Amino acid sequence: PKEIFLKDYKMPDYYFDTVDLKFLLGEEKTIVSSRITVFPSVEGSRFPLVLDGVDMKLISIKVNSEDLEEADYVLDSRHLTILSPPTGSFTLEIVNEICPQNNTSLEGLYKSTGNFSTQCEAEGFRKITFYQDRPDIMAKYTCRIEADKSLYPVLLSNGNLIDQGDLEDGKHFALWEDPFKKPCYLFALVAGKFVSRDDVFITRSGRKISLKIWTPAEDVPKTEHAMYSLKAAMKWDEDVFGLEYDLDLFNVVAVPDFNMGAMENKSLNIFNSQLVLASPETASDSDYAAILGVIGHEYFHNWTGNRVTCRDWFQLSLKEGLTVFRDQEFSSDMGSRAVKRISDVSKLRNYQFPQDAGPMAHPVRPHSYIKVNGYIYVNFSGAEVVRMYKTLLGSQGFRKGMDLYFKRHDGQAVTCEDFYAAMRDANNADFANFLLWYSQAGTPRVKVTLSYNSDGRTFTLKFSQDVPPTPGQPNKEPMFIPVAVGLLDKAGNDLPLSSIYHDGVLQSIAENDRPVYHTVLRLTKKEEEIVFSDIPERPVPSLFRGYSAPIRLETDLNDDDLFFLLAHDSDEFNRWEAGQVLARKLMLQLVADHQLNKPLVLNSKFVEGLRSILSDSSLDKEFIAKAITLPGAGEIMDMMAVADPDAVHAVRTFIRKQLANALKAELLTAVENNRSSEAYVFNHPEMARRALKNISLAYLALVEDTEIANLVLDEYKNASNMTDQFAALVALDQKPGETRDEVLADFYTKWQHDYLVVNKWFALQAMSDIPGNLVNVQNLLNHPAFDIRNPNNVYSLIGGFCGSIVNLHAKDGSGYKFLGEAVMQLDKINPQVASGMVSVFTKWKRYDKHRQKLAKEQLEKILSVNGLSENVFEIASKSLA
Ligand code: DPP
Ligand code: ZN
Repeated sequence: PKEIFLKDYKMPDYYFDTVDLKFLLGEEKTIVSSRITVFPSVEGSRFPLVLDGVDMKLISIKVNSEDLEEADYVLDSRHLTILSPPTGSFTLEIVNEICPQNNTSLEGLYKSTGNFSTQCEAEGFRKITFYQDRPDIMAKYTCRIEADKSLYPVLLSNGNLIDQGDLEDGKHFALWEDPFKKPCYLFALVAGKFVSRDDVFITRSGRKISLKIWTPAEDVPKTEHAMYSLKAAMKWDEDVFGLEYDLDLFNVVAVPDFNMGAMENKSLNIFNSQLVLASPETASDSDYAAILGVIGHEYFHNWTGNRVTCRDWFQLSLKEGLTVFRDQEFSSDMGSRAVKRISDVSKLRNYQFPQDAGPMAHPVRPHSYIKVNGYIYVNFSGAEVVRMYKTLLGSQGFRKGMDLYFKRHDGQAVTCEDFYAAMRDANNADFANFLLWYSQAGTPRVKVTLSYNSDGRTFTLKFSQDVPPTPGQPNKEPMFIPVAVGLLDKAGNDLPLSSIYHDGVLQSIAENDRPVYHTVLRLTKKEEEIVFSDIPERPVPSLFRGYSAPIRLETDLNDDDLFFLLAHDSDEFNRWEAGQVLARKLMLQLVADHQLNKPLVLNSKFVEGLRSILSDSSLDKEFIAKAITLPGAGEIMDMMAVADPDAVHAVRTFIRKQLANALKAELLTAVENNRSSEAYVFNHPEMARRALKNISLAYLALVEDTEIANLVLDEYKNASNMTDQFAALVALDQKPGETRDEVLADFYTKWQHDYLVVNKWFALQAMSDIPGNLVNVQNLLNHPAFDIRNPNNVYSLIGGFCGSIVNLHAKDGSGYKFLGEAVMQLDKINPQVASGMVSVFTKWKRYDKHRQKLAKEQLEKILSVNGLSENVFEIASKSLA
């Protein structure tokens, strides 16, 4: 396998202007014909034309209508090279054969559950036909599909349907034309038995857009929420960014076998059905929220990704970071901004930071890769970088930058610098060394020390920063870090701020001669000092409000300061954060005690802090639910020199039990007061009630008390929606025994007809920390509802098992062995899914020597497999490096 470098990027020698595709979809094989108009990038040049193509049979090839002789081209397992094409522009006609029925990789064109569908991002188009499969080749497409009419009544592709009709032998055809230029990764085709939910969206300029969400007939009732989400997203993009949809038709198709969440193909989004189908009985609040976010995400790509696309895959964050940011903003505006921010920062801490501290660490724009792999798609940092522009420029400045970006680059394939330049130029902004966020890997660490001088009435913040070394980047430069900050007085109010000395230079931070209550500091150096003048008392600073930069923060705030912030900060995110800092400190201390066999004792101030949050009726209920949730085990392990899963698990369980007992009365009140009374509604206040009730229930289930045990069981039995029912099941699942077994069996019996609910059932059992649960997971692999070719099944059961820190890291090595074998089996079926699973091993060096040895053995075994995919090879080999 070959590593590909950003610095080696070269413009293509040839561009494509138009692409006419024809598909004859058959039961044995599919014949693909393409007719491409080609022109050289430099007039008069004569280079070989190299096309990508894998897993297919070439039938014929013509240049300017003449068949090519065998000596005119070279065909190997990855490329078709036309040795000396004519000078100037020419037409290329290729016919090839593929077999979507045997395509278990779910990349390219594949058939599953009786239907054909495609997934081309990143490099799936080369499994459909020979092409320059790179995003800077943008062309106008037509697509003609022919297939049996009774088996495949619905034939879809990108753009507008311009012709359709019946053919001989029970066949029919459809001809689609996409008026917009696009890279081939946005091509899509769907053929099969689908029925649509139809709706209409009127754009702000009065255009009527026909919206269709396609599913199997029986699932149509479950697409109401997806349709609501789509219309909300279309409206939001008009309101916030002035962006209107550009075609008259927008299709969404839900398929059950899909490698990722969804795909933003031009006007034909294809979704994992998990992210489309929902009803109150079968989907929980988190499913509803995910559907809203992902429907939004894919729709927003129409401008950020499709109209303006990436020059190459190193620029992935140009579209993903930006579009993740946009969907985060959309969900914030539709619900609670603070709660959404809290969830997003938790993801960053639990997934991105550990990755950035390990062997797969890479900058937002990687310098190299072997395969455009899932790990590059983890794009939470990219979204944080976009968010920092907004923090620095404000909403209006950010909007100006976006407007300029589209004005300059509509219809182009561009780079991260182009986005940066648009933001800068639209605002005449000084971004100093901001571009380092794209090129330096690793999570910056920022240290802050505080001092107050009562004589001079000054308050000083001393900042220092460093970025830890990452593979290939031993030495780092200081980053440009925006620090949103406010200073709290004794009463907890924000103090007025009018000027600062930044490294001795006086700067006014007042706006229109008025003091502000919140400002954004700009750090650019390894060490610097900010002095706030005219501060009447020692304040408590609220730093990095709203998490204004993706960094790890260390301060000398004491526990009293943190409790004070938890109680008073006007920035809701930082209230939560103060509680998390306290919880992390406490957990790390108890982990150390546990490792020394000391008795564990819970700090009573912490308990009282949570009690006051829990009883504060002025707070948002979902915020309370977040505030009384402990940091994840992954987050704590990420902070330890040697991650100790047993100790972290023991401590987290200990604290949860202690809290449950200490706060029993408040938790019971929270359950009593927040039961759903009426029919399920998806809105923030109702979700917040359910969130608070359900987290309280999860705590209560840890109390040894028959009455409470009965209460939890009743909640399960009386639940009228999946959110409440599943939450009660999760609560009951924590305690091994007869009740647990009975409810798990009952749940399956109730929901066996619904594969999406069955996945929840798989995941819940797989994640269980009951020691020895591996046997149960192995049995479930043979369950009739489990199919290893279905990615959702794998993510639920095998992925779920990796979520159990007890069983994955079992000292006898059984967990690692199970995972290693699963990876090897999956790699033969679906390399993308396999690489998702092997990623779990990337953290192996974080554990003790014994576990290191066990995990290393598995990685070595995986690497010794003949014919291992590049996807898995890249991750396994970099992990061992
Ligand atoms: N481009 C795809 C998405 O944004 C990749 N999963 O969802
Ligand atoms: Zn995306």
